[in-house]
This record gives sequence, C-alpha cells and structure tokens, in this order.
Amino acid sequence: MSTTAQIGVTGLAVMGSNLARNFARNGYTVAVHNRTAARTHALVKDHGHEGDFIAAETAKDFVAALERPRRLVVMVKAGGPTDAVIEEFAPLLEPGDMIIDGGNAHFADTRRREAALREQGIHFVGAGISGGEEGALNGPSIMPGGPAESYDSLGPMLEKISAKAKDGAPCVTHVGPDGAGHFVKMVHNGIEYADMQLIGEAYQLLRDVAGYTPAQIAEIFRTWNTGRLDSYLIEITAEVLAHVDAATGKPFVDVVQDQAEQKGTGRWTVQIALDLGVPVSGIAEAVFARSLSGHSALRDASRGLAGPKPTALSAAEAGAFADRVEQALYASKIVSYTQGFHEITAATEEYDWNIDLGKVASIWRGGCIIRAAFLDRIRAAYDTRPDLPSLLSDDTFAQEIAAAQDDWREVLVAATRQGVPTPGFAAALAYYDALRAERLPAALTQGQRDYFGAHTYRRTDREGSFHTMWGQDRSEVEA
Ligand code: NBP
Repeated sequence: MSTTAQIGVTGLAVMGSNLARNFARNGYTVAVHNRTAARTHALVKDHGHEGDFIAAETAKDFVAALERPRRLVVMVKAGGPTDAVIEEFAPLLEPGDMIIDGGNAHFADTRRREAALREQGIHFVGAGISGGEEGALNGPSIMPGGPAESYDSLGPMLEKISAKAKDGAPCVTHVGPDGAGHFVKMVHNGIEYADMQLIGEAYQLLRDVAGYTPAQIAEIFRTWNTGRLDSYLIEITAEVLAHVDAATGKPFVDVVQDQAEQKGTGRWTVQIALDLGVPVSGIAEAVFARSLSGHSALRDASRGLAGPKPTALSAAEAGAFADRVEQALYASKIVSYTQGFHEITAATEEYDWNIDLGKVASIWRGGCIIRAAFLDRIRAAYDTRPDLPSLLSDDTFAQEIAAAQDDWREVLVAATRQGVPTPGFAAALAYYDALRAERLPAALTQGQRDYFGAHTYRRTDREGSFHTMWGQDRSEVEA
C-alpha cells in the first residue's frame, strides 16, 4: 500500500463520495474507505478516471495510505456512527494527525470529541459543510473549527475545493476552536429554515391575497432574484413554482403534500438559543411552522374553524401588493440574519471562540444553501464595525428597514384581514418593534413576579433590588 494520499475520506455515501471526487478533481490523491467496501469499489469504478484514488478495504490500509500528518475526513451519519468511526481510527493515528468530521454534528459532541482526542495529540476538526451533494462535488461552503494549527496544513486544501464567492474569495475560514465550526453551521441551517419560511409566506400571500398562479409567482420571484433578494433560495423557489407535474398537468407545488420535514439542525438552533437566552423568534417560528404542518390530525380537526371572508384584489392592487411583499420579505430576512448572528455572538462569548462575524458572512456568500448577494453587505457591516451590537445597528440596514416598514406593516394587516398565516413576518416585525421600543411591558412582568413570588425588581431611578410588601401595607423594602 503506497503512503501517498494527501487526504482520506471515510464514509462514501452521497456527501463523502462527492467530497472525495472534489479533492481528486483538484489534483489531490485521495484514499477512500467505507464500512461497506462495495461503496468504495463503486466509487473508484464509476469515478476513478476523475483523479487519483487509493481504495482501502480496512481501516489499517486506509490509515497506511495517508501521508503524514494524516488528514482523515469522516463523512458518516452524525451521532453514534461518528463516535464508532473515531473509536476505530484513533488508535491507529499518531500525534499531529487530524480527524476532520464533515458531518452535521451537534457542536457539544464536537467539543467532547475534540477534548478527548486532544489528550492523544490528535487534532479534531469539526467542519460544517453546506451545499448538499452538488456543493460537496463542485464547491461547498466549509466551516472548520478545531485547533488553529491544523488549519495551516488543512486550510489550503479546503480553500482549493471550496466554493468561491463572486470576488474569487474561497468560502472557507478557520471559524474558531473546538465546536465553533459546527455551531456556525448549525446557525446557518437555522437561518436557512427562517429564509425558507419567509419565502413560503411570501408565496402564500401572493397566491391567497393577490390571487396569482404559481407560474405568475415564479415570474415574480425571478424578478426579485435580479434585485437585493438575489439568492440561491429565491432562484430555486422560482424553479419549483414554475414546474408542472407531468402526471397531472397541475402545478407541481399543488400535488406535493403540505407537510414539511426536518432533520434537526433548525431545532438545535432554537434549543441552544433558549439556553443562551438569545431571542431567535424568526428561526423558532420556522421550526414550529414545519411542526404544525405535520400535525395532520389536528389540522383536519380544525378545518371548520371560522375565518374572514376573502376579498379579491384588482390587477393593479395585486401588483402593488407584490411590491409590498418584497419589502416585507426583505425586512424580515434582515431580522432573521440579525437573530442568527446574535446567537453566534452569544456563543462566541460563552465559549471564548473569538469568531469573526464578517468572515462568517463572507464564507456564506458561495456554495451554501443561504448564499445571497445580501451577505456581501453583512460582511461589509461587520468589517466596518466588528463590535456591531446588532445588524440592525448598521446604518444601511437600519435605513432599508425604515424604508420598508410601512409596506411590511401593511402586508401584515392584509395577512391578518385575509386570514393568511405569516408567523415569520409577524415575529420579525414584533422583534423589530420590541428592540426599538422606549418601554417594554417587562416592567409589568417584574411587578407581577414580585407580587406572587417576591422575586424583587430593580428601579429606574435608584440602584439596588426592591420588593413591595404586596400582602401588607404595600410599602417598599430594599431586598
Ligand atoms: P448518511 O448520513 O446517510 O450516512 C451514510 C454513511 O454513514 C455511509 O457511508 C455509512 O456506511 C456510514 N455509517 C453509518 Br450509517 N453507520 C456507520 C458506522 N457505525 N460506522 C461506520 N460508518 C457508518 O450520508 P450522507 O447523506 O452522505 O451524509 C454524511 C454526513 O454529511 C452526515 O453527517 C450528514 O448530516 C452530513 N451532511 C449531509 C448533507 C446532505 O445534503 N446530505 C449536507 C451537509 C452535511 P455504510 O455504507 O457501510 O452503511
């Protein structure tokens, strides 16, 4: 067995084999291995002509094929399988070698694995990879965490196989220590959920309020994709809406069951945001909307509930309404990115990760599912002011929301009047209004908490904590 492979990939399902081919097409010799050897041989048989592969049937042969320091990419099902693979390979590795987990691991698992492998001198790189199978083959966005020194030798290879943004910059950076890469990938997916929900709401408003057909809405999305909403998700939305089902001749979107599924990264984003105390209401509404869609018995039992009488719009009114929906979609999108970046900020403080938010925006500009022209502007906002408290504090975004807000509110009025559910748009506007409010009813909440539980409150005019003797003479005491 020759020891000439610069990188190895174990786990050769769709993501692993495409990633291995990507490395090979970029001139690297790639050792390939899979628990079931048939996949390894199939890859070499079908794609061996694309580059230099070394097929290994056993873990020992696989490790022996790698030049040192060994770079071993694991692309197996996240969770138990990742631990099983690490258990199998770690004893065969030497200090300085690297295990790169490209699966969708929970960042807490990545922290645990990194700490355990560090004891053995093995560098564990938890790398978020986005872009699906197409991205893995032609250039994904890669979010590696782990020890900074591992990036010295791994970084140039990842830069070569990664997507490139329009300005040519590779969509990969060393995100931060231990679980930072997988955390950022998780938030990427959370934002993806929010983006998709907002697009879904825009579609439903254009259909149910403006009265457009899916084909007409596809054209509207195509137009939007030439402006500030220019993004992969808007582009594919137009494609899906324009597609006609061959079997029935109906719009494809009308023959698909309206029950959305999820694999878990959106839910993690919300669960962890709850732990960190970060309001990610837009992402949460997107996760809940998918859950609600799947409760078919509950939905069936509720179809008879009363709703408003729909009113039809004239063609001119429909056109004007579509323009307003574009404003609402854009403003809500700014809010969901604001919330996602807030979650990353909170985590970087909690775990001392020192994540550069401008770089995160930069590596999401190509290859990944949320790639969008808009990310260039987020990058510019953080590059200009790395300590920006929130994206909404950036002058450009604040001005854009100011310009959009009347239409945003009008769209929500129309949605409410016509009974179209828009939890994403509504949560985004509520977040915006809560942030800019002079006073929030949290003062009343504190009063209630003090009343029933003597939880105390702080005053606006004096330092300290106070309690009112509610059950007695209602005098105030310092707690
Ligand atoms: P899957 O997530 O379907 O995993 C299949 C692979 O895991 C096969 O190679 C399988 O080997 C291997 N495996 C399993 Br299952 N249990 C194993 C074990 N105990 N020991 C060794 N190998 C084991 O593959 P995928 O869809 O290509 O995704 C790979 C990773 O990339 C996942 O973590 C996924 O979340 C992540 N990801 C996927 C996408 C996407 O679009 N699909 C995007 C981004 C990230 P076998 O052939 O012997 O059964």
